[in-house]
Amino acid sequence: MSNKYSRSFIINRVSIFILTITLFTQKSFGQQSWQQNTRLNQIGFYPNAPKTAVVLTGKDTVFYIQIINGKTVFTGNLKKSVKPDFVGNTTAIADFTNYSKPGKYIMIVPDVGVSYPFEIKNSVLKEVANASIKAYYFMRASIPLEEKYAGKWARAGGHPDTVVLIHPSAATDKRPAWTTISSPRGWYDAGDYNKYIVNSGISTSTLLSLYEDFPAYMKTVKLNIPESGNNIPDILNEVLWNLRWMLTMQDPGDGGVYHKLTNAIFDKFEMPDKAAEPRFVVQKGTAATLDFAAVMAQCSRIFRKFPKELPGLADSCLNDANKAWDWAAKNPDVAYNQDAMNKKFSPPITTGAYGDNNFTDEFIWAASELFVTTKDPQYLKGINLLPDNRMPIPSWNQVKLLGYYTLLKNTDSFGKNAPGELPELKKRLLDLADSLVKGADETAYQTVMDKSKRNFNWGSNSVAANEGVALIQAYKLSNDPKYLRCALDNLDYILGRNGTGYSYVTGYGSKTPMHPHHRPSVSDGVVDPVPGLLVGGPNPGMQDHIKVPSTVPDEAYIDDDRAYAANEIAINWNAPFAYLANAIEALQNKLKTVN
Ligand code: 9MR
Repeated sequence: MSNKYSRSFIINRVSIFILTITLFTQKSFGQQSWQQNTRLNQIGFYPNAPKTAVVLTGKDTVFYIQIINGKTVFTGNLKKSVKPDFVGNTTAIADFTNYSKPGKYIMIVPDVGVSYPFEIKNSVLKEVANASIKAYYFMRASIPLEEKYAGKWARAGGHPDTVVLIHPSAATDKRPAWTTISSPRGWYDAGDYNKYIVNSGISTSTLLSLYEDFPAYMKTVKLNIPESGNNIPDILNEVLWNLRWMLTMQDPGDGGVYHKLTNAIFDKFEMPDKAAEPRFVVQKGTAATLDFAAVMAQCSRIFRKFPKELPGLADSCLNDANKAWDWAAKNPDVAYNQDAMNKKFSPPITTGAYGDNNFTDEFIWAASELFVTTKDPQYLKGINLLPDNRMPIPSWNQVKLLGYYTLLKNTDSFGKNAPGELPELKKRLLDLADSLVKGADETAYQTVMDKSKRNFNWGSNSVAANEGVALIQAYKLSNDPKYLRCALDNLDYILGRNGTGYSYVTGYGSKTPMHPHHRPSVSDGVVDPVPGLLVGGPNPGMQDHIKVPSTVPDEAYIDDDRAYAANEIAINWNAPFAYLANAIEALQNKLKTVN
C-alpha cells in the first residue's frame, strides 16, 4: 500500500467515523431528516441485480456503502438526474450495482444523509412477497382469524352473510325484494367491509395470473392459512375463499351477476364482528357479469388440474361463466349508476359505486378468457379486439389489457383458431412497454412511475404495480431484460425510492404506514396495522378532504386513518403488488447485471 493511498484511506475512514458518530448522536432529534434525504428500497437488493438509491441533494459528492456498525465496502460518485422531480429539483443517483456481497448495510452521503438499513441477499423480497398474498387471508369475511395463522391480528369472524337481502333494484319474480339469499365468504374490498364484484374480478384474476405465469414458483409459496398442506398451492387456496363467494353472486334464474353485496351505508370504524347493519345484493350489471364470466373462465382452466381435490369445480365455473356470458349478450349495456338507482329504489345505497358505463373492454376480457379456456372461436365472433389504439394500464374499470395478456401468453395452444389480431396485439403490448421504459432512467427517482404526474390519482401505488405487471408481460413475450429491470424499479418505488420516502406496505420497511384507512387496523387495539397491505399512495385529489402536506403529485400522501383517498388499502391494489413482488422473486436470476 503506497503512503498516499494509506493516508487518504485513513482520512476517509476517520471522516466516515465522525459522520457515523454525528448521525447516531443526531438519532433522537434529527434522524428523520437525515434518512429522508436518501430514498431506496428499504428492504433490499438481489446480489447480482441493479441497485439504485436516490439522494436529495444538488451536490456532486461521493457515497459510501457501509456494513452496519462496520467498515465501508463500496465508494461511488453520485450522478445528477437528467430531469428534475415534480418540484423542479434534480436529484443525485447512487448506483451500487457493482457491489454484490450479501450482508446488512447502510448508505452514507457525507453532509447529506444516511439511509435506512437494507440487505443484499438472494430472495431478499421473499417475505414481503409472501405477505402481499397473506394479506388476503386477513381480509377474509365470514371466518374468525385464528392466532396460529393471524398472530397478534387474530380476530373474531364478521359478516357471516348467510342472510342477505335482495335489494329492490335486484328483484325478480323468483327472488322478490326483501327475500334473502346466502352469500358468505369472500374478501372485504378495502378499508370498508363490503364485497364488490367488479373489484373482486380484477383482483382475483390478477392473483390467478400470478399462479398461471409462475406455477412452479407459486407452488413453493407457503402462507400458513387454514387450508395449507391440502395439496393445492396456497395462493389458489386463498383465491378459493373469494371464488366461492363470487359464485353465490350469480342469479341462478337468469345468469346475471349482482354488482355488489353491501350495507346501505358504510360500517362504523369497528371490528367486523361488531358490525350488524343489514346486507343487500343490489342490481345486476353488465360490468359485474362480464368480469364474473372472465374470472370463472380463468378459474375453470386452472382448477381443472385439481380434479381430485376439487371435483366438479372446473365444470361448474365454466357453466356459470357461460350463463353470465349469455346474460351479458342479452344485456350488453346495463350500467351500475348508483345515483339513478337511488332515485328509484329504497333504501339508498351509498357505499363504493365502482360504476362504469363502457363495456367494450369487459367484453374483450371475458371473450378472451372464455376462448383461451375452451378454444372455441365463437366467443371472439362479433368482438372487435382492436376497438381503438389505446392501451390503458389495467384498473377496475379498464380491463382490456387483461384480455390481451391472456391471449398473448396462450398463443401456442390456438392452432387454426388463432385470432388474426395476435401479431398486432403483441406489437401494441411491446410498444406500450417501450413507451413505459423510455426516459425512465432520466427521471429524478429512476422509475417508470415518476415519468408522469397523471399516474398520481386515487390508488396511485396500484398504477406503479400495474405498470410493473405490464412490463413483466412484455418481458415474458420478449425476454428483453430491460423490461424486467424497469419492473424492479417500480417495485423499488413502492418500497421506498419515491417522493415521500415511505415504503407503502404495512409492516415491511423502516418507514411504513402506521395508520391505514382500514377498519380492523384502526379498531383492533394492536399498535401495528395488519401487515402486507399496500396503501393507495400519493393522490393530490384529496377527495376525503384530509389535507395532505404537499400537493406535489408524488408527495401528496398522509399516513392518516381518515385519509381514504391516499391511505386506504384495497384488494385491487394489493393484487398487482403481489404479482409484481412475486414475479420479481421468481425471476430474480434473470435480473443479473454482474457475473
Ligand atoms: O379505487 C376506487 C377509485 O378508483 C375511485 O375513484 C373511488 C371513488 O369511486 O373509489 C375507489 O374504490 C373504493 C370503493 O369505492 C369502496 N371501497 C374502497 C375503495 C378504495 O378506496
